[in-house]
Amino acid sequence: MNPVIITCAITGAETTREKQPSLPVTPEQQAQAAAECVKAGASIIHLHVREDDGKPSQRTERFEESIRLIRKAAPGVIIQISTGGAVGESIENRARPLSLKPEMASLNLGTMNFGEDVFMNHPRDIVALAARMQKNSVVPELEIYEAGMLESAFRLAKQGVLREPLHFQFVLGVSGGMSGDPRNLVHLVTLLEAGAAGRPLHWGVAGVGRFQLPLAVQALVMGGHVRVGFEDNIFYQKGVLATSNAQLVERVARIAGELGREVATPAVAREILGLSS
Ligand code: KMH
Ligand code: ZN
Repeated sequence: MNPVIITCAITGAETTREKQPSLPVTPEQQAQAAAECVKAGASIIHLHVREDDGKPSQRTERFEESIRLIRKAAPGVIIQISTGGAVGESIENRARPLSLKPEMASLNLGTMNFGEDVFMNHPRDIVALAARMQKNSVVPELEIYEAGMLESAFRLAKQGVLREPLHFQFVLGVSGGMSGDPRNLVHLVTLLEAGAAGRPLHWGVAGVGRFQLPLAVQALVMGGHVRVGFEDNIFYQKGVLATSNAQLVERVARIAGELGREVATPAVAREILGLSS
């Protein structure tokens, strides 16, 4: 058996309630969404937070409140905070919530065009964030948008900046990074296996927009993990908005069952990822 870990990226920094009226933005809404997602099969919540006016935020207090309510509504779920934040956010602000010592945090492995913006990840800042995560016992999930970033991650592991086992998330379909063409995922997994040279590691895929469902199914078939959620995609099918994050999780869990992949509970996900708590 190779259980699948389903992550739900419930809010993100770019999605708006104008585009997706069911987007959870308050801590209460995020707690409810997280509970529904866990019930549907998610074991990790990838978390961004917002200010009262809906603007993306990296304030520690906002994360603290959302984490408190999520833990109450969905006990046991793995919370992975974002250190990517919104495009243009300072690296100091992006690092702030690490002081809360979440179990996991995202770590973005390179600078790239991101739609019409530039998502800055200076090599010096990547190393500083990784060091801060190690200091706070936070396990990084490595966000990979193109193949060079994967190779950077292996280089940083060799230098001791990243500790093994490495946890990769391939985020495919951002305009400026690799698209969600199925050959891209095959290429990345091929490079990953070569770079791993037999050492244990884990990978999942987050398909952006229309790539979410096909890449999720491809990952299920290839033995990887899956991320869905309104951060990456607001639609259930072409032209039809999803009614909730949980609806997207439910579909992946159902397909996983059809394909013979057991859905990991948070406890099983912790075991797979080697998380201690
Ligand atoms: N909002 C994107 C620019 C992460 O969470 O680490 C970056 C992002 C990645 O969402
Ligand atoms: Zn994110």
